[in-house]
Amino acid sequence: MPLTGRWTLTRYLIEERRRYPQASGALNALLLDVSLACKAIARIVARGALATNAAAPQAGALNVQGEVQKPLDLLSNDIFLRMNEWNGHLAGMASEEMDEPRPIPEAYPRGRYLLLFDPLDGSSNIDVNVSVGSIFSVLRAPAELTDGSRELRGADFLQAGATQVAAGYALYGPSTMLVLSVGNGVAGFTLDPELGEFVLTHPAIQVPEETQEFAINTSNARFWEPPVKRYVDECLAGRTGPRGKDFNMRWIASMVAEAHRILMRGGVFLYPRDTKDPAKPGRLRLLYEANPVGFLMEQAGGRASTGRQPVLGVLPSALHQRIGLVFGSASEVARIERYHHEPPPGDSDAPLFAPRSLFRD
Ligand code: AFP
Repeated sequence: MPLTGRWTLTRYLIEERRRYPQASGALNALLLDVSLACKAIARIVARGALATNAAAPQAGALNVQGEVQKPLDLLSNDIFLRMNEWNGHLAGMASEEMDEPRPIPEAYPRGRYLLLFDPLDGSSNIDVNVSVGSIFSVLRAPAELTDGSRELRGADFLQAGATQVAAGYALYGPSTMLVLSVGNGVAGFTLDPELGEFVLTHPAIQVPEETQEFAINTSNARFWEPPVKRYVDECLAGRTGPRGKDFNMRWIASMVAEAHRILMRGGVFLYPRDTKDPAKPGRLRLLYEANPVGFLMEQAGGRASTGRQPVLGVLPSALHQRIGLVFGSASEVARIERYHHEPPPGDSDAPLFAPRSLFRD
C-alpha cells in the first residue's frame, strides 16, 4: 500500500507536539529511539531459531524476580539500554531484567525523563513461536537528577501510574505493531517492513464496551479470592447464569498480546492477587506491566484495577513490586471491583445481600 495519505509515527508525534507550543521535542525524540529499539528486537524475534540459540535457557541466569532469563530477554534488554542511554533525554532507566536501575553513563548528558520497560514480555512463548512484546513507561525525572545535583535512586521511579507522560508496547506477532499513548488517546502503528517505518493504521483506539470474552489462567483457580471466583463462575454459567449470556475464554500467557486483543475487540484480563505464594501479591509487575497497560486502557476508555482500586492510583513501594491486575472493558472491570467491595453472595452475616435478596442486583 502506498504511504501517501498515511501518517508515520514521526508525523503523529510532531502533530501531537504542536498542541504544546512550548514542548522541546525531547519526548518525541525519546519515543522514536524506543521505537527503534522495538524495530531491532522485532528483527531478531522474526528470525526465530535462526537468530541465535536465543530460545535456549541460559543455565543459572535468573532475574531479580527469580525467573529464568533467556538470551533473548538479555539481548532485548541490552538493545533498550543502548538505544536510549546516549540521547540526552533520560536521567535513568529501570528494567524488569535488571536488579538495579541504570544511571546514564558519564559520557552522555542527562535528560528530563525516566524510562521503565519489560524488554520481552511473554518470553516463554518464544520457544513455541507465539506472540511476544516489549512494554514501556515514561515518567518525569526529579529536577535534581536532571541538573546533576544527585545520583539516580530506585525511589525516583516510585511514582503513581497516573503521572506517566507516555506509555506503550510493541507486539511482535504476525505483523509488528507499536501501540502508544502520549496522554491524548491511544494510537496503533503497523511496521511497514519495506520502509522500516511504523505507519499509523489504528488511530483513536477505543476498548469496545460490550464484551463476552475473558482471559485468566484457570490453573490458578484454587488460589483465587472469592470475588474472582464469583466473577469467573458467573461467566462460565453463561446464558443460564446471572450474566444471561455466554462467554468465551482466551489465554496467551503474553500480557502484551492479551492487552492488544482487548484494545482491538474488548474483553477483560485478570491476573489477580491470589494465595499461591504469600510472598507475591500477584504475578505481574506494577512498574513495567501494570502501569503502562493501565495508562493505555484508561486512555482508550477502558479501565485497569488491582481489583480493589484503580491501578494508576497505587503509589509504588518497590521497583520490582508485583500486583494483582484486572483490565479491559470498563463495565467488566467495575463489576470485578464491586465484587471485591461487597460481601460475597450467600454470606450469612449479610442477609440483605444474600442471593435471593431484593437488595441484590
Ligand atoms: P514472562 O515474560 O516471564 O514469560 O511472563 C509473562 C507474564 O508476565 C505475562 O505476560 C503473562 O500474562 C503471564 O506472565 C503469564 O503467566 P502464567 O505463566 O502464569 O500464565
